[in-house]
Amino acid sequence: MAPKGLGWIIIDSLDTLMLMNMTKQLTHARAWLSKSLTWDQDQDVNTFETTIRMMGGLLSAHYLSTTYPELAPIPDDDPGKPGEDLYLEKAKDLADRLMAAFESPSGIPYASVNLGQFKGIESHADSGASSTAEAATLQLEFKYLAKLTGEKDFWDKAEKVMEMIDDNAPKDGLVPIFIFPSTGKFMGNNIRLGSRGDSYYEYLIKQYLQTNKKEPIYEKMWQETLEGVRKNLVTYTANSQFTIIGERPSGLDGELSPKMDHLVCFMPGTIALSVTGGLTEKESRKVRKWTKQDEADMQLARELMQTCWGMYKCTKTGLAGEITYFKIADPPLPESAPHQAPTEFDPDPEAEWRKDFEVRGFDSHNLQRPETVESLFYMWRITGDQKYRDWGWEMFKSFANYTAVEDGGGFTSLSNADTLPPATKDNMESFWLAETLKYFYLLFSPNDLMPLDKIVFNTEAHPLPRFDLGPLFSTGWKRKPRDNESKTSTAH
Ligand code: DMJ
Repeated sequence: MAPKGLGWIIIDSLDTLMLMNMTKQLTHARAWLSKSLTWDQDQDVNTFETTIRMMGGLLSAHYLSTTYPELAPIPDDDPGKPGEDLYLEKAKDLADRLMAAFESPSGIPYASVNLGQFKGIESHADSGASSTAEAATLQLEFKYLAKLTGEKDFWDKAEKVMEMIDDNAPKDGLVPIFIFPSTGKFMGNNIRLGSRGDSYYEYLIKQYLQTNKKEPIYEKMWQETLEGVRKNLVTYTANSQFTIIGERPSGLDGELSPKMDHLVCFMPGTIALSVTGGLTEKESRKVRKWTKQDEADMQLARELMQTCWGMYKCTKTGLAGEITYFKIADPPLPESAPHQAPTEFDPDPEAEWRKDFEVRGFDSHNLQRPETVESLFYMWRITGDQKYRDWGWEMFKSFANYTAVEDGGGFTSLSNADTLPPATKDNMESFWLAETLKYFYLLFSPNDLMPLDKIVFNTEAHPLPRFDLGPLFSTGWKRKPRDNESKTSTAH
C-alpha cells in the first residue's frame, strides 16, 4: 500500500499555531488529523524523532487546547462525544505502536519502529547500537502520557532506560554516545554534548522538574554531569577567552577536541533553568539561599550564551554554521583558569576575537536550528537582561533576510551560511516551525505566556505541564552504589 504520509510538519506545528493564535490554519490542520491521519501504515520510523515531534506535538496540543482554550479556539469536530480528545487519541495510538521499541533484551529502545507492524527495529548502522540521546529522550513524553491515561506501562518502560544507562556507572556523569539495546552497555567511549549526546543531559534536569522536583535522582545525575562537564569539557579560547564545551572523542582520558556542534547551545538556557527551576534569578534569590554554586552556574550559562552568539556573529550571514571549531591553548586551559571574553563583538573583519572561531566548509550549513534562540529565550526570562532580546532580534533579521524564499515561498535551510549571498538548500526541517519560530515568538512575548516554572518544554519545544506523582507513580529504581571515583563502563 502506498504510504499516506504522516504529517510531520502539520503535527510538529500544532502548538505553535495555537500559541500564535492562528485559528484558521489550526482548523485546517485538525481537520486533516481527524480525516486523514492514520498510524496504521507499513512504515519504519525513527523512535526518537517520532516521539519528540509527533507524540510530543500531539500531547502539547492536548495540553494547550484543554488548559488554554482561549488560544486559537476551534469548535469541537466531534460534538456530543464526551471525553473525546482527538489529539490525545492520536498520541495514545501512536505510543502503543512506539512501545515496541522497548521490547529489546535490555529495555534500551531500538532505533526504529515499524508503526503498522508494532515492531521494534535495531539500527542498521553502528553495529545495532542506538544513540544514547535518542534512548534517553522519550521520558517526558511517555511519562506525561502515563499520567494522562493512568497506564503505568508507559512510565515503567521509559524509566527503565534511565536505570539501564546509569547502571553503566558513567564516569563524571558523562555518557558515550552509543548504547546497545541487546545488552544495555555503551558502545565505544566517544563523549560529547552535541549530536547523539545532547538531550540525554537535557532530560535529566527536565525529568526532575516535570514531576515537581519529587524525583531527586535526576537532579543528582544532572549535577554530577554539570560538574563533569566543567572538569572534562570546558575550556577557553586562545585569543579572546571565550568559554567552550569541547568533546572527548576517545573518552575522558583522551584529548579534548575544540569542536562544538550548534546543538550544544541548548546548554546555556538549560543550565540557567536548572539553577532557578524556571523562576527569575531575582525571585529565586528571594525564595531560597543563593549559593556560590548557583552564582558559578549562572556565570557559566552567561559565558556559554556569549559563545553561542559568537557562532552567529562570526559568519557572513549572521547565521551559525552546523559546527564551529575553536582555537584553544595547548594544553587546554582548565575551568579554573582566569578568563574574560570581550562583551562586544568588534565588527572589524580583522578583529582579534574572530581568530578563535572557525567554520569549516563541510560544516557551514545552517538548518535553521533552534538551540541558540532557545537559550536566549531562557536567559531572557531568567535574567531579564535586555541584551538577550537584542541578540534574538538581530538573529531573527538574519533568518528573515537569508532563509526566506522568494514570492512568499516559505523558508529554507542554507547549505552555506558563510557566503553572500548564501547557498540555499531547498529543505525546511519541521523544527523551524515547532521550535525556532516558537522560541522567537516567546522571546518577544510577555513573560507569563508559558510560565517557565509551571511547564517543561520537551526537546522539540513542545510545552508539557509539570505534575505531581500522585498515588500511581514513583521513582521505580535506585542508583547502584559506586565509588566516588565512579568507573567508566567497559566499552564493547
Ligand atoms: C530537534 O529535533 C530537537 O531539538 C533535538 O533535540 C535536536 N535536533 C533538532 C533541532 O536541532
